[in-house]
Amino acid sequence: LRWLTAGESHGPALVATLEGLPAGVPVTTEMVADHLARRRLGYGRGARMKFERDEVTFLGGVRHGLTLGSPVAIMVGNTEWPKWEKVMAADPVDPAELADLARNAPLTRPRPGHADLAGMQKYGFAEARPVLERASARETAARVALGAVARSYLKETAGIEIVSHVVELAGAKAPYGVYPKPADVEKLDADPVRCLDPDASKAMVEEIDRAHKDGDTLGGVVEVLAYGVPVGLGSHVHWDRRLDARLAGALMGIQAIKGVEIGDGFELARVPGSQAHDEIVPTDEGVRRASGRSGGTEGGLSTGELLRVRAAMKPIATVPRALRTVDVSTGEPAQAHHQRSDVCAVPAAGIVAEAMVALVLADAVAEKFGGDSVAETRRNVQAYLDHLHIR
Ligand code: EPS
Repeated sequence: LRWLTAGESHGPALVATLEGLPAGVPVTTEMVADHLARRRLGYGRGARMKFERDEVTFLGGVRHGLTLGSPVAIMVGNTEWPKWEKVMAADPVDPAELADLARNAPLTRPRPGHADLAGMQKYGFAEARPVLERASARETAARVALGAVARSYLKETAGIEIVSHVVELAGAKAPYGVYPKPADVEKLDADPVRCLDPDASKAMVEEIDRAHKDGDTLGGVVEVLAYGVPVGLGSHVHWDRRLDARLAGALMGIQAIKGVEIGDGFELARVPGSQAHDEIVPTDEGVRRASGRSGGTEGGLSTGELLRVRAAMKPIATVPRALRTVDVSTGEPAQAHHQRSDVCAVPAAGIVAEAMVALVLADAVAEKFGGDSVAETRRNVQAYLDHLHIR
């Protein structure tokens, strides 16, 4: 599979394309809109989440609710666009028209933790607008749109289902080792921080309230679980074919993610081998693992057990109680620019992480099983599983 997104945070729209899916994957506008709506949920998000809508339009690759095998193209309209029509116009605008626009004021006080400063230095911009427009996590709406298509493909061809939850938010932690199932998704989405444990959820909400009062922002940890992943996605034979490496790269590629763990991750470095691995046992269902510490990958291959990955998000870089910076127009010390901001976007990051895991798994399924129609891919998956010589 190949996929790309384009579009700026306050441009007319985000666009995304996905190439390489077979024909016959069920996809509807409503399905994509539902996932985009899930991404907007979450306690601690800013004003823009309330007044902006994500307007979904399929521009190609889908007919009457099914993919055609041609590239899928999706547009997610920014309903904020009318306010930015001049500031973000593609064509040249008369400077006199821009001069009176407060929105167009040059952003010369780069925010620590954002792409602002390094982006200005690298691309030769005198202010941060041209950098932050694309660095913004608004772009994740396009990935979630593609993820919605990828997860339908995974469910139809291999029966794979993806769930995520928030396991840490600032200091508040969900009990370790509790894994929500696909049937829990409705309950998770109804929780303000997408955490199943009511006490932990309450503590997380309190953390967000406190940070909001203090003019601060918060990060946290999300966990993504993929149910039904067959053994043998990815490969041990080369570094860039390893499933765990591909998952780590995809998750690290989400704005503000600073750490990724597969399974018990860093904790495995702190225990002896006898407590780190998942013993192989015969069961009525065939050869299985006695535990899930490895997160469902060994040697870069999926093992057929529950796939489990975690991503750590740093606090939002637009801190209301602004941090120290330099005004690049004067070289003098200053406070970083700040307009409105989310206090915390960790629940949304979980939805984005689901999309990234879906895209990586869809790529690995397409690579292993091929097929130009969903029926063909499904036959290939079934034949492979039916003929596994060790079961
Ligand atoms: C973002 C800043 C905020 C968020 C935005 C991401 O936008 P604004 O500065 O316009 O208020 O609302 O997130 C989204 C619009 C979104 O859809 O997720 C940032 O700087 O990354």
